[in-house]
Amino acid sequence: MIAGSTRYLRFILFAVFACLVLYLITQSKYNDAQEFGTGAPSQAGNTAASSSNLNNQKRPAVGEAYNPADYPMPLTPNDPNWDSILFDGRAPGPRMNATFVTLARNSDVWDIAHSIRQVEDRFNRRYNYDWVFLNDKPFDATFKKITTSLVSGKTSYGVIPKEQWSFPEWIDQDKAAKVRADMKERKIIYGDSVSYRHMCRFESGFFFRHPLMLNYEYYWRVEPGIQFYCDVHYDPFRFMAENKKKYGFVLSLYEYIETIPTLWESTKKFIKNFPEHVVEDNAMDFLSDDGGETYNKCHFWSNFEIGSLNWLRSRQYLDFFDLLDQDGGFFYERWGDAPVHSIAAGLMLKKDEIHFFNDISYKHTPFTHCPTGEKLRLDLKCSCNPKDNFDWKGYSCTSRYFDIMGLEKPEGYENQQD
Ligand SMILES: Nc1nc2c(ncn2[C@@H]2O[C@H](COP(=O)(O)OP(=O)(O)OP(=O)(O)O)[C@@H](O)[C@H]2O)c(=O)[nH]1
Ligand SMILES: [Mg+2]
Repeated sequence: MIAGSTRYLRFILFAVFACLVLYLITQSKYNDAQEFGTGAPSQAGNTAASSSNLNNQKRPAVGEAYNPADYPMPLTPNDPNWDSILFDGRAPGPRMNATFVTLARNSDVWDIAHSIRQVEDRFNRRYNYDWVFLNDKPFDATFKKITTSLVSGKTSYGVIPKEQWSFPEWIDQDKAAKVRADMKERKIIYGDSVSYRHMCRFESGFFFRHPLMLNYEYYWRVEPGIQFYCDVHYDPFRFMAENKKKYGFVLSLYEYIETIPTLWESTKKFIKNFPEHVVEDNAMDFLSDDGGETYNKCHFWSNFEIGSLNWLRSRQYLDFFDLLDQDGGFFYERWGDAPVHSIAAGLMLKKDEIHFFNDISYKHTPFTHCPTGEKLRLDLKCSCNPKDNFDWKGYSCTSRYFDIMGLEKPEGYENQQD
């Protein structure tokens, strides 16, 4: 009797022990997955999962930590599961805290409809990111109806506060008017426009802190009337997050000096006043050929940008914008947001935080970025004419970007130099 109950007790103890071991094993697996942030490289471990497994996977909530290896994201046609993302309805994997953003007038509705349709067909119908629309006047019902019908994510519509679209009180209006008259005489593009100047100042200093943008970490800027010629296969937002990129571009070129004669003087003042904001290993050599003495006019074309909103909202960037705004060049000259963003990126980001998206084809009249490399164009189902690619032509700064990054230029670039 006693022997029987001892055996019974031993069995129960063994069962409890086995349960405890099992519990510990499952818990430690769960914790491993939780400890990974969004910073680990994305290409790791994308070997096994089949496309249907990928699509049945529960995705992490936006902002929730995940292990990139659990959600393989093929970046090139050579990576496994490339085709699954292309053909299946929704791309598997996590979504970043990101949005498209467009500044537009009501009259831009059909041009932006065209842009959205292309972004959706080539990318967003599989990812369903949100889209924020901003305007200095309220959007009308037609604009909202058409754009909401085209965007696969959530849309929202914001009006810009008056003080972000008007002359600051320290600007001498007579002086600004004389500048516009003079620029009109000299036929400088948009030289006589007041609204263009408000637009450039808003895109330089305010879009990223509009209340509708505050909850997002990354943005992709889209303008009316642009073209996308290739499939965007992977998630560029996720690429930015996992590879710690803060600014992405596709086209770069030289700025018209008539629009920014004193921008570099103000930049030098910023460097002097805020030396702590200028980072080591920056991309100054993209901006200057003499170590910062003069500006070579190179800039990333900001009508396409994929970037970090937290960077634009940082003290460093805001100190730069405030200094420029006080100096008044948005109104006394015609400073564009492209050189402003580019100079900021060149001074305040490490050069490897800036990314060139060769695989995203794009046209904003008159310049086209058509990916260099025939295999890539075929894999991405591109419809652009490689002869139109601006990257390696004399007026582009992309070659310089490759040089300062120590990157090898893509095969075939020599054939596209003129
Ligand atoms: N709400 C609003 N948006 C504007 C205004 N002016 C320009 N925009 C938007 O600001 C962005 C840049 O303006 P664009 O006119 O495209 O300037 P650009 O790209 O330098 O010049 P082009 O495209 O060659 O005309 C676009 O998304 C426009 O829709 C304006 O007065 N009000
Ligand atoms: Mg434009």
